[in-house]
Amino acid sequence: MRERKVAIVMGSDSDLEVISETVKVLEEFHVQWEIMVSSAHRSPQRTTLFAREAEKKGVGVIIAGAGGAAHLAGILAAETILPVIGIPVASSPLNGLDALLSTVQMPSGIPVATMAIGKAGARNAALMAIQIFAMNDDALTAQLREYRAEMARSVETKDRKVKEKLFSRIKE
Ligand code: RP5
Repeated sequence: MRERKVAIVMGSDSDLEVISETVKVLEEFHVQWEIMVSSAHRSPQRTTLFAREAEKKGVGVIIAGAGGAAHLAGILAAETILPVIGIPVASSPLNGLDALLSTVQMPSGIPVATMAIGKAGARNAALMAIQIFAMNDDALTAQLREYRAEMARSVETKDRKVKEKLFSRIKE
């Protein structure tokens, strides 16, 4: 069941460095994606039209990344019943706190699943979308389990390396 794709919408091309992290994870899991620049404020009609038509174009989850007074995820969520995941981007003098609050504080009835600010949030947005798709996809579920197992192994490797480094210093 891989026919559905993730649509990524970013408020500006200046969000690309952060949003590239989302793309990397989706590629790693071989999940189909598409991307567009569209702004809640600068191109509201383009943004709402996209959200209204996304479901019939085969989109299963929308990921929206924006900074500043970030209304992109909320506007998209208002126009579709697809799950919308928001990434607050730190692109203003307030370092993303403005985008976090704008994205997370949705009124009752129109949810946006809001991730952490920046690159961690961008990666987690992809993983959240993948987890949603995995509910109906055993192969994707297996990939997610292996991803988690690999992460756990990497923590053990770091643990071993830190101890080796410290013990070798103590012996010096
Ligand atoms: C937001 O304003 C965008 O998502 C971006 O994070 C920020 C700045 O946009 P630019 O002025 O760089 O186009 O809408």
